[in-house]
Amino acid sequence: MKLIGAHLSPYVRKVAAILAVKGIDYETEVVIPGMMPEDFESISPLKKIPVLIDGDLVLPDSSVICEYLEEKYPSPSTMPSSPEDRASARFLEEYGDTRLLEFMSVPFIENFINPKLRQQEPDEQRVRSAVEDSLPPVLDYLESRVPEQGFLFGHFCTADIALVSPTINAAVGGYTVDAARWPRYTAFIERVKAHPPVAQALTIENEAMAAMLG
Ligand SMILES: N[C@@H](CCC(=O)N[C@@H](CS)C(=O)NCC(=O)O)C(=O)O
Repeated sequence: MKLIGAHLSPYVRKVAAILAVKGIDYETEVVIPGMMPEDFESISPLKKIPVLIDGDLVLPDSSVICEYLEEKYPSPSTMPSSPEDRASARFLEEYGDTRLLEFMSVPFIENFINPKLRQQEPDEQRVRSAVEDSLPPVLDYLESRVPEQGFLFGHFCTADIALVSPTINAAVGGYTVDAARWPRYTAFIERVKAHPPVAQALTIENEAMAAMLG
């Protein structure tokens, strides 16, 4: 099995965490947004990472990949068991992949990607607006949804990492969630990151990034 993408992508990280939880061996091929191979569209029609290759199967989109992994390798499961919880888990995963990531990616892009990789000045007003105006209602919502202990649906699920992965990018850009204002969500983030297979995937990511950045 091969996972194609860039280590700092929150979507690639979500898939890497699920592969680690399920104990699936895989190799990685680095493809960086903005520097994609000419023919990348032939394996990713939307020209996005990640892409999973499993034998003859070529599968783009992190949510589709995670569902495929769950169906093909059901144990340990990364979805809740009841239809109601599964539906809620899919929504929370979507929320993490879209609304949460939209705003968490602003400090990452402005404070890390732009100055470090594009030699561009950060747009500080854009960061302030994301952090002060856009993120608080999102974090209020998550504070009301995450549990005080354990994971969203008992055992670790894809939705758990989807609600945490974008915060790792924000932290690279210098923004961390205020523990005094959102204590439950902050503790949840730390719990998910410390879950042993997730911690293992994060260590691999950090080592790969350290090697790439020198
Ligand atoms: N819905 C997709 C989103 C993937 C996505 O947006 N990936 C970003 C990198 S984090 C990308 O490839 N962007 C390239 C571009 O938009 O040109 C998924 O879950 O995999």
